[in-house]
Amino acid sequence: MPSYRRTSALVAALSAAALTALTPTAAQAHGAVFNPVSRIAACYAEGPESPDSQVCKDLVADSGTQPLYDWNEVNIANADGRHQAVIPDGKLCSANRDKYRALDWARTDWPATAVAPGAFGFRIRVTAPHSGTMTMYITKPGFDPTQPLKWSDLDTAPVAVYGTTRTATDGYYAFNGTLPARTGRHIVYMVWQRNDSPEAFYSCSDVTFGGTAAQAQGARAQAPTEAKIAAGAALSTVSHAGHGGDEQPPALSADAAGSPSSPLPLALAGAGTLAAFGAGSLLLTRPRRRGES
Ligand SMILES: [Cu+2]
Repeated sequence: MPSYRRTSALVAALSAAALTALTPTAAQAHGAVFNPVSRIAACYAEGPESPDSQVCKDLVADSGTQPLYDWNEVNIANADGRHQAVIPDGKLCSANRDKYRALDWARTDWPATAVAPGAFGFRIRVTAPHSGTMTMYITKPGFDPTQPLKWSDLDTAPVAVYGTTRTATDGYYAFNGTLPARTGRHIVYMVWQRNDSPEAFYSCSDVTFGGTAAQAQGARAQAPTEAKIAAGAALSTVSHAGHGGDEQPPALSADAAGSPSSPLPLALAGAGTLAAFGAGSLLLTRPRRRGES
């Protein structure tokens, strides 16, 4: 084809790529824990427009439906392994993000998954696989679910640790862990730290051990179906290229950034800024890296 046509074709292709990168579209970011079902996945599965459980209704009344459509985005862009420095006690389930604040509610009627001590198959639905480490924790014996979740509530020994890759079979990471003996309602907490970026993801899943008394309060959690994921995708504001939505800016707040106990390397801060705000323009000048969708 004549070279001017090739140029036009190239310009058109680049424009399309830029539009794709800059338009907030769905289902491109990160993921959520589907077994045991995380709070946000359970409420999304009930349906953002008409949730069934009281706690999910209250979440929508408080925060609107957008947090649920953005179920795969409970992240902090610049965590860089400093989870306890960037997330205060009581804010673990929201990752200290106001958008997701309802997830921090210390209520005993969150939809829960019945579990037992022993082997457990974790399943995480990822809309963008990332290289890193996924660590699953559980609350200590005697945990009080009516109190806000604190870091010290978590057993220091993880129930599972899984090295994540940039591929995920059928959109899932699946791996086994071992649940310890517990009674009543507990929380499984996920920390997923990327190793190709300072970004990390966080999640709370409610589980119940043993007797029916513990399960009397709260509905049984169900994970979203693939049809449901597809149906809500157009209403998501999450775009992984640029990490859209209201994500926290890469620069830490003054107290965290200035704290000698939690230095954020400037290079990483710079990389985070590029990832968060520059991806669209970068796409105009260089090919998209594999896996960066
Ligand atoms: Cu992502």
